[in-house]
Amino acid sequence: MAIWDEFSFQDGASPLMEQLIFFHDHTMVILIFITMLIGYMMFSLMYSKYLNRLLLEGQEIETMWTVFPAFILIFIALPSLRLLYLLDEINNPFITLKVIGHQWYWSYEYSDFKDLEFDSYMIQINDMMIGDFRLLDVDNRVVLPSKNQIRILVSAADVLHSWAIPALGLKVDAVPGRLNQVMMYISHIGLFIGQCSEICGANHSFMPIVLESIPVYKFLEWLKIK
Ligand SMILES: *[C@@H]1O[C@H](CO)[C@@H](O)[C@H](O)[C@H]1NC(C)=O
Ligand SMILES: [Cu+2]
Repeated sequence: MAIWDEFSFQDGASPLMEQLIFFHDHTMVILIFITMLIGYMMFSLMYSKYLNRLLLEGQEIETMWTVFPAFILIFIALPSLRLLYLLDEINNPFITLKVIGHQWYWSYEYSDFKDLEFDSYMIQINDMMIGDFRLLDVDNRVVLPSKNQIRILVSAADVLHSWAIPALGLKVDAVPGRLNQVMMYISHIGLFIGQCSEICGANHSFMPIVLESIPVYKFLEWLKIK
């Protein structure tokens, strides 16, 4: 969950989010290097006493400032493509969770089990208990086993929504009439919070997502009482 004073990403709680953070940091190093180089060039040009009115072209330097940036781009493009394909990887799922966006709540179906489905509404401010997160807690949390491959199917019943959990590197559009699929692997135990990420109407800001990641044996116990 994002907390105050947080500057960068939330800690990654899935292998894919960790890779996304690595890629971000890698790209930032290149970006800072370029910014410093260009900054140095601009200032040294500004304070330079020399000028050449007759200079119109320089074949050598033009070749260099074309080839050199193209070469740098390769070092961003290749890791980016690797990540793109990793994100789309589909593994053998342990269970499947169907997520459906509604105006304005999420509903969840555990399609592997009989009659296991529920709606998940935000807890209104008047009904909050001590320790609840304002505008972020829900009445029924999604419960999933940690350290397992989970298939998520996302759709919507009315308008566009988007199911997003930053710590897991997930953001999937919920489109009426379409099932979007992603794989998820939660490497930690804990509570992961997200929000609807596609403007979907008046109460768009009030349909949070709360995911509870627990060990498999606890998950099996939860299934029994559900
Ligand atoms: C949005 O939610 C609030 C609180 O539940 C409700 O009072 C209001 O009617 C909702 N808005 C719409 C347009 O349904
Ligand atoms: Cu929304």
